[in-house]
Amino acid sequence: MTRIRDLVITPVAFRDPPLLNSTGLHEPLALRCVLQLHVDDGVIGLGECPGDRGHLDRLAAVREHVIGQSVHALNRIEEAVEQALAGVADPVARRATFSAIEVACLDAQARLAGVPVAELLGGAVRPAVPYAAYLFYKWAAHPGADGDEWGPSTTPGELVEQAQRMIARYGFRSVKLKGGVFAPEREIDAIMALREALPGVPLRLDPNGAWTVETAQRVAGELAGTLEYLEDPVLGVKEMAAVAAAAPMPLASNMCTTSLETIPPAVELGAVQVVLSDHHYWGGLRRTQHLATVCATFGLGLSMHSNSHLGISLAAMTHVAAAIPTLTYACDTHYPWNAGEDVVVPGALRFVDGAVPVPEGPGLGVELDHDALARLHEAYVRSGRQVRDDTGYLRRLQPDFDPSLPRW
Ligand code: GKR
Ligand code: MG
Repeated sequence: MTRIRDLVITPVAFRDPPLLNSTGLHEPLALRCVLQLHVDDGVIGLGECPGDRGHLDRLAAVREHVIGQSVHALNRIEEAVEQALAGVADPVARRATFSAIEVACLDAQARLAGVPVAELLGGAVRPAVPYAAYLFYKWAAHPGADGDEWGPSTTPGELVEQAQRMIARYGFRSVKLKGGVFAPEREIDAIMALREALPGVPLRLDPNGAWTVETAQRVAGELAGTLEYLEDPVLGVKEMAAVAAAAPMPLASNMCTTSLETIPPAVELGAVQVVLSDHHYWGGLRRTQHLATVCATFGLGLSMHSNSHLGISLAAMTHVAAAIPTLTYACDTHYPWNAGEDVVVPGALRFVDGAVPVPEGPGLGVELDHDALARLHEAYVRSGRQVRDDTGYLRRLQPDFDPSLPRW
């Protein structure tokens, strides 16, 4: 039996541009947490998850229950995590804790076996995983800081320029716009400009629940023929169903369908046609495969959601997406916004024609850059930050910003 000997939990912070969304503005630093799971024979499995205080506290609470377990005993480890977090009411929060540990266990298992993680998941069905360019309305700079290389994007022309630069640099073949920032008419103009500039490229728009049902039905009608899917136009399963009944395109979601428990009502009401998976929240890489089976059973499409993340997560997303035959939409990733900062040694992860080739080395195929980890941990400590707070940040800069949704 190969036992888990230690679990080292390291919060980190990395530079993030001033990206806008329906709840506010990205802060100058994004928070993540890096896991190093030490097992027998000196093997270390890597994991990554959001770096908010709640995640860190839950990981700290389960740590002693994970140490001593067999690294192959994922069912027992999950049970131990569930028991240790019995006082945490939110099942998604409990599962997020297990997700990070599961990835680190799978990385260690695959390193011990000398195979890529995708092989443990049944084998890659594609050599590379396509990702979408993830466009954001953004400011030129964080207040008081130098501008970033992307410049401002608040007009359709600037968004087209952002898309063209991303495509030129990474080769993306699908494009997603984070909406819910400006009035819908302005975002329709942006989608129309992207449609004209990028003929044939699948487009998506995600206003994160910023619209009323009536607005969403009208906008969906006006965007007929332009989007491969419209993501979370409204909040609530009944509201999504009302929009879906009228919309000419499929509706996708990472806000209405957030766990297996949320699938039956969404199917019954016809609220969601494409589920955005996210192994960080759905219970890990194997649960993401289970989700794929459920989606196929009910005729739902499957895509992948992202938050600001580093290379360990990108590697895990790539391995699991490669091992799911029905994950045929290009996945979301924030990775190009990271200004080159990462905790993994450069080289293993790269974009070729908009897709990340599945790393070939054993495990996730990425190695920790210990100097970079120390640097980004130091940035975390210096920041004094505990949570992601897009709303609080924008309100400090624009006190009249009202985060209530729906807004239009
Ligand atoms: O990073 O601003 C952002 C996104 O809006 C993120 O928070 C969302 O979770 O990308 C995500 C989404 O698809 O809803
Ligand atoms: Mg979304």
